[in-house]
Amino acid sequence: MIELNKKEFKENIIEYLKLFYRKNIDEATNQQLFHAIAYSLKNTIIEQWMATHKTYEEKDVKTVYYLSMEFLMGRALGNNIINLKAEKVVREVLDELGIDLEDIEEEETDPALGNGGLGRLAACFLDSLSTLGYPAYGCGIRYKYGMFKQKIIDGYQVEVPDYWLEEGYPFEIKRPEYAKEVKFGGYVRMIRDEQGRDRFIQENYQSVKAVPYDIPIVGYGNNIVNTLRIWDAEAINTFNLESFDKGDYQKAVEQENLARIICEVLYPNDNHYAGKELRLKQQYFFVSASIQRAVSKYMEKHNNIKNLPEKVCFQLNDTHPTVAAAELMRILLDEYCLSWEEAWEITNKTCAYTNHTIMSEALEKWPIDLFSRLLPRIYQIVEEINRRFVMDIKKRYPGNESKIEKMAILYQGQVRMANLAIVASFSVNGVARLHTEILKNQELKDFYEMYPERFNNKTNGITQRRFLLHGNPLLADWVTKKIGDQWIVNLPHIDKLTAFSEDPISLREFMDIKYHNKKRLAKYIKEHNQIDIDTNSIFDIQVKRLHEYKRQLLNILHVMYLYNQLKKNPNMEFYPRTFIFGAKASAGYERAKSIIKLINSVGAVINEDTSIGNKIKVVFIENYRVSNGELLFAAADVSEQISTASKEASGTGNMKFMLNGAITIGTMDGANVEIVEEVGLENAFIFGLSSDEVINYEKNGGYNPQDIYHNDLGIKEVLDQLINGFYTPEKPNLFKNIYDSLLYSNGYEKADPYFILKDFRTYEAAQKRVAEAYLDKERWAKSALLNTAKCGKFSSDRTIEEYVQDIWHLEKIEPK
Ligand code: 26Y
Repeated sequence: MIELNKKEFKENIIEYLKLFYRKNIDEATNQQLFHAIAYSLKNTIIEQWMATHKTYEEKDVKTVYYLSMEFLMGRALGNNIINLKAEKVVREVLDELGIDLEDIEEEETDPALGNGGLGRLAACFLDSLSTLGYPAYGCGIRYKYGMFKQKIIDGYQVEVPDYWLEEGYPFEIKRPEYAKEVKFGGYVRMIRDEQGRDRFIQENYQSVKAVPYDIPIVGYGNNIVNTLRIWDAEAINTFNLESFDKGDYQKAVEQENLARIICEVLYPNDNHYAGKELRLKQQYFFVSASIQRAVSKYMEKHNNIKNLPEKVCFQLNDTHPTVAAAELMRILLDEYCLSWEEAWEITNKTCAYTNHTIMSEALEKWPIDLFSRLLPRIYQIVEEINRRFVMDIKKRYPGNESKIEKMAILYQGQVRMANLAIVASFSVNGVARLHTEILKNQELKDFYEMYPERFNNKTNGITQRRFLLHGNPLLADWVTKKIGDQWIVNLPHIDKLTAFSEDPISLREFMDIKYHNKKRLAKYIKEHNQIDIDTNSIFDIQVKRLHEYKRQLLNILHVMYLYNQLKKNPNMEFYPRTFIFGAKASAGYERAKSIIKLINSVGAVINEDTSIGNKIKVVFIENYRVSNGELLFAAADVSEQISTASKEASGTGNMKFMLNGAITIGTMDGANVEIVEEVGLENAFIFGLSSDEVINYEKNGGYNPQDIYHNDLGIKEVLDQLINGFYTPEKPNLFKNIYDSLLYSNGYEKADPYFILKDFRTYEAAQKRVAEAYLDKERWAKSALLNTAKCGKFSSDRTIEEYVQDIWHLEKIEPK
């Protein structure tokens, strides 16, 4: 075991402060201290990192490459300290130096190279892979600007660039020795090589140099450190000052520009495809570099490329890296001169695809002209994959044109990336049981019929190390005191807490901890929102990306409804409630931005209205991200998971809340179904249409929300407040777009496409049950504790073990 040495650690901090900043401890800023501490920690990490890779080489291990456009890592310092099991030593040293660890952690900007669920899942997976001892690389892009920072100004979202590298990132290492060239554009020419073989080469292309930066992923207490490799683009130096040839000069300038823009910024779209050319460049850029490097690395140790699938697996995180399949084909065909059949067999045994959404607007479909212009050789290969696949379809379903229409990769001038991913992969998985069933029986029915053996489910999970051990230290210590610390690496052990669910003292302790966490959050809210909230009120929290299908609108309409009730009957039975929201809207998503403004406008009115005796507060947390997420999960009483059934593939926030003892109010959607299965219907508040009902309505052209509007006065009153200036007297029309979307169809959309009015009354009834349940403190405490106790299944450790068993087949490396 390579451990953090206390004496060295302390000396290093002092040394680095001098070396980097010419400062002594007492002169250094917290930011400088953060860097010095991070670098000192890196010393130990590096030792473990090198040892891990030596072991991997000696054992000639099989490796998974998790290809993802997004890794939403969150802060590394605290997490690394925890996973190195160095907390005690670090705290002792910092105490001696008069430094507060929490203050230093606050200095780190969240690396936010992801949008939401899909990117955070990738980060949890990396944590689990290292902790379980499986050889893995995360492969992604070193965006200069990550997910934008959200400011709320006058109730509106304003996006501020997130230049996360401004102060430098202490944990990364540049690895120029592994740089690769990536080519775009030009044309393809066939040549005959010396051996008389026909070969395809790309000419007159533009290229960039992909340069990797490695970030260590520390396993929990096991000495294993894997790598997150993110690629940056640099210009290939072709400037020839002697040459005044115009063509050369122009090309050199263009290549420089390409290198400058390609990794500039993360696209802040979540679940909405926009078809931007630069995004396709980003995709091919990091995929080509990652695959080239994986193949070179394999060939450094092996001589037969045909055995690649024995040592390498590429997991495609949604369709975003799907060009990987064609890029691997290109390398095998054009560089290793394999036959099509040989190359295809290898590719098909090496690629596996995870689907994260069934929302049709999220499907990537590139226009063929754009795709073929940017990636001419890749396009040729996709054409040939498609030609052969269409032949297979015809053989299997003679004369059945509709099968081709639904399944072909190239169709009506588009490259359908999901179809390519399925055809090229040996495994296709959904991310929760319900989601996978919907894929098999609806969205991807035809593919399932053709390749049933490829389809499998991998219900998502989260890492308990970040979301309990780090995010909720009080509860983590308490759990360890009660049942030991096995849960940290084996979450199902947490079920042992069930034994305390009838014990009044334990229940009191559990709720005391919740109360402390609520105070911690109240302090944060006071500082950031200048709002005083009642720490005895029910903390009801919905934090996630803003999307209509996630139905933040249902939540805020219900708040408006409650407020109307309270205004009419100020003395009605009402337990105080704090409704907390946090959500970023994609910059171009107008309706989502209106909903943010609505939440803030409603909050502004209600929070100031003393006539309701502070019984309702509405708080919008600015810039929701991983770091403040940790505070929110720990403090929640109620977890809002209210998506339109069938739309949320899994959800992972639901699991983070559950782990921290919040009770779910939710629909039977995504992983909520499995959460309820574990914790029991009596320990959750379930409401709303089922996914079958939603799908049925959709097949039959939707439903008529006008009936509800005209027959339900409570709902009508709330909706009318969207257009009568009740919350924004100076701009009474501000929310007309929302009002219209709920009541009228337009050219693109049906009226109320997410069934908000349809589910309103069952939601309202479920919220009533919440309020009633909270009055019975002991019953509530028991339910909350059982949520924590029954979340063993939702560790990403379990998810990763399933991927390893069914898809990746990796060997576990035991700690030394
Ligand atoms: C095409 C492009 C614009 C795009 C970019 C990001 C499309 C989708 C996404 C992100 C999708 C995403 O985050 N999906 C979420 O994945 C989680 C992890 O599997 C699920 O828990 C969650 O239900 C799903 O919405």
